[in-house]
Amino acid sequence: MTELIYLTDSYKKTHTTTVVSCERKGQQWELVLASTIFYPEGGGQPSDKGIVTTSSGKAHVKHVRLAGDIVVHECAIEGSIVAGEEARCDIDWDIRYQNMRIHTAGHIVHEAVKRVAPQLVALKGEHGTHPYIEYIGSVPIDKTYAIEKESNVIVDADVAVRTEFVSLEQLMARASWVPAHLPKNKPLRILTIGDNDPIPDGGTQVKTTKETGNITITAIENADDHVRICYRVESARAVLPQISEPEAIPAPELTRMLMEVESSAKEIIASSTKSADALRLELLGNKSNFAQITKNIKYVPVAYRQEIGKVINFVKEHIEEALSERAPLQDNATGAAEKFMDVTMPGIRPPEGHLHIVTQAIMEITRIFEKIGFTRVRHPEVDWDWYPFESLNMPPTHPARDEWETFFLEYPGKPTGTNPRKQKIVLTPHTSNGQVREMEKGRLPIRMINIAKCYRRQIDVSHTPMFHQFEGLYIDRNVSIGHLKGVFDYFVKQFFGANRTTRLRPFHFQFTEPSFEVDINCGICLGSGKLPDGTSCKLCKAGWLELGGAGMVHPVVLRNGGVDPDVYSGFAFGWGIERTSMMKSGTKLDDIRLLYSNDIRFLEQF
Ligand code: FA5
Repeated sequence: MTELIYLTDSYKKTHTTTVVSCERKGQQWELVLASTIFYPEGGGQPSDKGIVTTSSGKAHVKHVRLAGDIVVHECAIEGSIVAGEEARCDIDWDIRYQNMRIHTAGHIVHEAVKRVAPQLVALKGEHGTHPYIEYIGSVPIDKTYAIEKESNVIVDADVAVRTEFVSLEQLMARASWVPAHLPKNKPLRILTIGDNDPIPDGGTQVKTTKETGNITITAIENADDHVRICYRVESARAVLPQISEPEAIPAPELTRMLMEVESSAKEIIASSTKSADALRLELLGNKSNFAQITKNIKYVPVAYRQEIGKVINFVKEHIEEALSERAPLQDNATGAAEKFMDVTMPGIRPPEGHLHIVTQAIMEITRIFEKIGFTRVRHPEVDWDWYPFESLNMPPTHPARDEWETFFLEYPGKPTGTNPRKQKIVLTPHTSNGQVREMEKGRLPIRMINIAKCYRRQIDVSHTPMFHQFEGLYIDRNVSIGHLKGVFDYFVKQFFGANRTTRLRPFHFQFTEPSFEVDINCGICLGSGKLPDGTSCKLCKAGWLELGGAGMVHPVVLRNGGVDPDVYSGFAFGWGIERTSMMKSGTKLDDIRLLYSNDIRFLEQF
């Protein structure tokens, strides 16, 4: 049985003990010590890493696990380590301390959750790179801030984090929650934060709550009656997974392998009917045995690498020599010698296409918004009509719905029974269906750019039945019309040019309040409506061109997406890709339908 020092002293960074055993298991070594400060992975906390040194060798501990009541240190070994030796343990303190802070923060978040959502039943915690606490039940995402606030009240109070060994009876009597499986292979311990109820815990913890640093609730993820409260601690350094290095390869072993490659290559060259070029590729190309073996030079001890380099060159030269000495192949039918291709001859250039003007615009718009932290997302183009309509504050009988002349799809029966949100299926008439869908992901703040095909029963010079929209949605605390205007001005300067700007005209949409039509100043007369010669600008209506609709997200829509409108606000906009890109190219296209006419003479101009 290994003595678990970390259970009584989580701040101990070095420790001296005795080696119990050290055995090779496949690619790695397994080291067992009489006592250890290394934390074995468990209870949601990742294992420690570090070094164990003896007089004859050094173990690089990469992972630690509990096997029964024995702690196994999985490691790579330099030199040798044998049973009975004295061993000095040094844990990687940066990793350990971060794990301690994250683990204690998990307990703090749990205390906060108990206050904000007492109905939840705790299941488990994960305290690694993506920490969370999981419960049975659900929590509206608008509770994010309340949980975060309560957590940081506990952090700021700087209360003691105490641990105590207990018997099973004491644990059952005192703990506020007991996990489904209590560990059978280590002493039972409870942890108490301030005057909160004790909780079973076998991890390493910091001494007071302030040590965890400020806690942020990064997401509330509801799914199938389970909810994960995800969190992070201030300036926690991500623990990157370590790529385990293969064992060192002795130089003579690699030399032997190379010599074998050379002799088998010579045999193949002598007996094969393939061309010299094909054989060169097979024997020396990237996928050849020779190439694979030479890659291992980095695992040869440094002192031997130069020697091995010489062997590699020597083998390669011999294979090349054998290839060049080989007699040219005879064509079986004609008896003619092998033909060579002149690779210096200029080739025939195939006709080159380019991306469709709409695809080009989609890529450019995505890039522009990504620069300011928006993420391109995708939501269904065939959707329940609840998302493009009811969720957006447009009840079935509302006259505003007529504006979205929608294609409904027929399907046999009612696949989802009586769920009022899943009754009719539509080809989405606008990308605004993505608004509530994005909120339902339960991650705030939201900065999405949803680009998709839209469908309406419209076809004329300025309408196609299928077109594209790009929908922006920004939701956070304190988002104002100022942010909306700032983002629009940024976009038009990036997309249309530095001298362009926007103006907002009052408008009405059911799903935004206030709502606007957004205009951009004309690229020809720059908003004056007049040309330098005094005549009226022919492109625009009095200096401005219409870009599309926008507004501050309506509280009803926020609520439909599970976002609390008293805490969060946001803006949204949805503009047509075809019309926006036609405005940019200055094509003065008099018929939007040409874009989808498949006429190469038209399309190759852009
Ligand atoms: C909407 O679709 C709203 N969802 C926009 C919105 C989003 C407002 C978020 C507020 C907040 P509208 O029906 O005006 O709004 O369409 C927006 C743009 O889509 C139009 O300006 C136009 O550029 C483009 N568009 C609409 N119908 C067609 C069509 N049939 N063919 C080509 N482009 C179209």
